[in-house]
Amino acid sequence: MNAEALNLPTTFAMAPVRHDWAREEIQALFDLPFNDLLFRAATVHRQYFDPNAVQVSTLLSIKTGACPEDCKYCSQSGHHNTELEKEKLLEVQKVVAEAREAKQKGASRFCMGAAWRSPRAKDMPYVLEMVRQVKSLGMETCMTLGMLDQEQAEALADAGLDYYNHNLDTSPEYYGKVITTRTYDDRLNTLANVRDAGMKICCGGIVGMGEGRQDRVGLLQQLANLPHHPESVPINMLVKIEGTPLANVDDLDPFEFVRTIAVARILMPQSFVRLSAGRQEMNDQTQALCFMAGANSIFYGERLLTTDNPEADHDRELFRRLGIHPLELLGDYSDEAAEDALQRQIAEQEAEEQGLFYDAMSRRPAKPVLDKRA
Ligand code: SAM
Ligand code: DTB
Ligand code: SF4
Repeated sequence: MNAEALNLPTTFAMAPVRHDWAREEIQALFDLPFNDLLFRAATVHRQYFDPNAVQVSTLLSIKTGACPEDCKYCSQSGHHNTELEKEKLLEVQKVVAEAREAKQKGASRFCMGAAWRSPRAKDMPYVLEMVRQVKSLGMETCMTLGMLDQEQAEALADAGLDYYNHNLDTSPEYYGKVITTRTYDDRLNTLANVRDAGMKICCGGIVGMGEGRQDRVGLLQQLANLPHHPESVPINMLVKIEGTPLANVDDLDPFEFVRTIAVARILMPQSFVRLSAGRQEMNDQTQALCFMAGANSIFYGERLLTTDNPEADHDRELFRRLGIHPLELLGDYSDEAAEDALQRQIAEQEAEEQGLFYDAMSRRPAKPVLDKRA
């Protein structure tokens, strides 16, 4: 299928939000010349979003390791020997202290992850209290705790959880090569429970696990054809972990990663597409291409769950070099967000008058640093 045969928007028509994407259409997008694909993705991005605003979340592992699932990519699976330090469920106060620090550093959403197949009944009161207290800091909350039944999803929604992260990870065809202890349908059931409980969904996958392009097509087709697009779509580049079965898989071409982001942007024009795990191993230029291709969300802070993420200082500098600013809070936080936005405008003006620039992540005026690599 050539580009014209694709039922795609022109530069000026608003990209439609569709849920009936055919495999061939998605494949044809992946097959476009790189520049054509990026142009289309950037055009769609600008129709729905400020292309220079990026949503910023910080992650914390609230329960680490000894997971009964056998996900081949994961440092936390009890099936692999990864020499990871295991940790019990963290105390609520410790989690809240970490969230407060993340907020001070500029994160607007706090994501808490647990290495569980699903939460046990005795864990629920603790995680619900974490949601309530983190939310009361004026942050958006996200959790990823494994499979949820309807009752658990409703309890989390009642506590005020904004987002639930539950990834499909790859295509239905490749899934069994990566995980054998649960099925694709298990994942889809939890997503339906989360949606029915009224929470927003964060759902994406991992690339670079030895899958073929057809599996990246299959993953994005599943995501885009859900009854509602996930509000947040994390695209993770595999972080290779010593001791896991995927430790020595071949590297994925970074341009193929950028293409995956671009196609996700075109298929799900209203969703936040997150340039997720793998940034530590990526150069700044690749990340800039991802933002160009429509990525508008990142994890910020030195740690993901069990692996390293770029230093906060490095990300602040990257944002400055690219003229990107962190997105202000949306939704239920309108008063606080409006106040934040006003303060930012005043601070930006003051910084400019002093010949400085306003570093919106640290919320301080700062001296522009000459970039030796430029
Ligand atoms: N146990 C829960 C679950 O699997 O839903 C939540 C935590 S799990 C670590 C969250 C997601 O992180 C996984 O679904 C996977 O997409 C991503 N992930 C885990 N290990 C990764 C790795 N080594 N590289 C890239 N992404 C990874
Ligand atoms: C997601 O899609 N990526 C995040 C978050 N959701 C929970 C996790 C990335 C984990 C990377 C490997 C690690 O740090 O253990
Ligand atoms: Fe467990 Fe989640 Fe890791 Fe799979 S990805 S082993 S479910 S922590």
